[in-house]
Amino acid sequence: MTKVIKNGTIVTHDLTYKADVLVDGGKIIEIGEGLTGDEEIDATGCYVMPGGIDPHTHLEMPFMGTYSADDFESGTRAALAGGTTMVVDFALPSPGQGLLDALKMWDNKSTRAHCDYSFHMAVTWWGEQVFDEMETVVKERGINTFKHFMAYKGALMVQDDEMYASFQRLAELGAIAMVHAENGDVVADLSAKLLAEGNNGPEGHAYSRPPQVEGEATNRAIMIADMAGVPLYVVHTSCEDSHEAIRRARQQGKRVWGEPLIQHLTLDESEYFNQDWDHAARRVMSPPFRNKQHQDSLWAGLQAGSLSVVATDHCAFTTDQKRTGIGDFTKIPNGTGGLEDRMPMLWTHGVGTGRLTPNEFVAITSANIAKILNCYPRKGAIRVGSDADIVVWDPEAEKTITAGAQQSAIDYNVFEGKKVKGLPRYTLSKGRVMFDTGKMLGQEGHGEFVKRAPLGEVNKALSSWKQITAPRPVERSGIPASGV
Ligand code: DUC
Ligand code: ZN
Ligand code: ZN
Ligand code: ZN
Repeated sequence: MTKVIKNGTIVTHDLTYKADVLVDGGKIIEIGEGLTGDEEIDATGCYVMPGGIDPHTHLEMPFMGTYSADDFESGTRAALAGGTTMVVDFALPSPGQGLLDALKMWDNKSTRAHCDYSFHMAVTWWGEQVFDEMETVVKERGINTFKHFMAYKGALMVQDDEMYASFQRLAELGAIAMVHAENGDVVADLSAKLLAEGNNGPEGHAYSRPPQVEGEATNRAIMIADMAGVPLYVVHTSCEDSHEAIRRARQQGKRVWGEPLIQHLTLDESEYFNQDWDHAARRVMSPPFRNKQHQDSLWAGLQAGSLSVVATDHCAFTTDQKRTGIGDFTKIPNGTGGLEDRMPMLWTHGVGTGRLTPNEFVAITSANIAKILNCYPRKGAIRVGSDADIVVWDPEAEKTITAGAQQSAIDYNVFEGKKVKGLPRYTLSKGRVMFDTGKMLGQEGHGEFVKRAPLGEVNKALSSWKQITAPRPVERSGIPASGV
């Protein structure tokens, strides 16, 4: 059964042109004028774009004593309703747990996904087992990205020596290092002081994580990556301090990418101050929302190309889950949602304001991500042979975001009341219509794991340093105790 998307304007990261798209067996099989198929999808007045890729989600993640509320079922439903056709989630070993063992858990969680997905691997501790299993993860499991938490002291945080050893190993394997860049020692100290002074409300969370903790960690991670000779991807870049480090590194020819979140681009720190407890706590995430100057810096980075992609870090918790932190902000589960709203919010505040062209929109929501993660042009492209992950985008459609109408399992939305203009009319996952003019269709289990090969020689960073052979690690005695 072929399907043809007719009368639309194709928009990719580099081209804009009128043509029909013919789809069969989950792939794009022809692009041209006057095509016919067994079924017709009318894209009159719409852009036909590669489906979005969200490179940063936490679905059903065990975290801070609970589990994030959206799983692969509701999370990928939310994704498709917002024009996103692939998510990349973090497989997170508890400290001491093997990488392959953790991956089995993520394999089990993801069986209900409506759209395609991939995993990044988190490195939450360091030892011989991690060193050895990394090779299998890269070569057999097709995962080429490994995230390191520089914060969450006493839980997920890794030390500099562990990070440096891990980065060298990744360089050897042709993989990419990722960091959650916040100085976890300073955060822990500031948090303790704030609590001791009686600042236990959600605004304390923002005070405990100023931009400097992010700027310092980003600089440190870049320098360590440079010495290890590994490319570096900095997740949730939220402020000028971190952006500045990334911008400078890129200008020096280092292979470093920054990933702002739609939340940081469109919501600011006023969400924490003089607000009711629930309002502020629902917006507690790390890093926290920043002031307007930092937002301007992120937008400028996307325009100039010093920042490469926009993600969500979708990690949703219900109000009840958030309330476990009443009386102690350090116990509020960190995270916000955004999967359904990323593309409409970015279109509205990016393309709608003239900051971004539609092609740039495709680049930062899809194509750049696919290229960095090494699944382009299977994903991120409208090309013959590419997966038919397509969003038919209506630039005139409008709605007001409200939790009552969302796919996510939680009881609120951090974008509640925001008007957006620019919405998916149809979202197709591998040729199947999953979302049709406001109606969610979906199909549980339709999503498949996307393997991503290592990048090889060309990507061994552009460091001026001679590569050092990664040493086999000696078992450390100080492996952090488990318990997230
Ligand atoms: N930050 C969050 O807000 N939630 C999940 C993990 C993270 O780093
Ligand atoms: Zn993070
Ligand atoms: Zn409120
Ligand atoms: Zn995250």
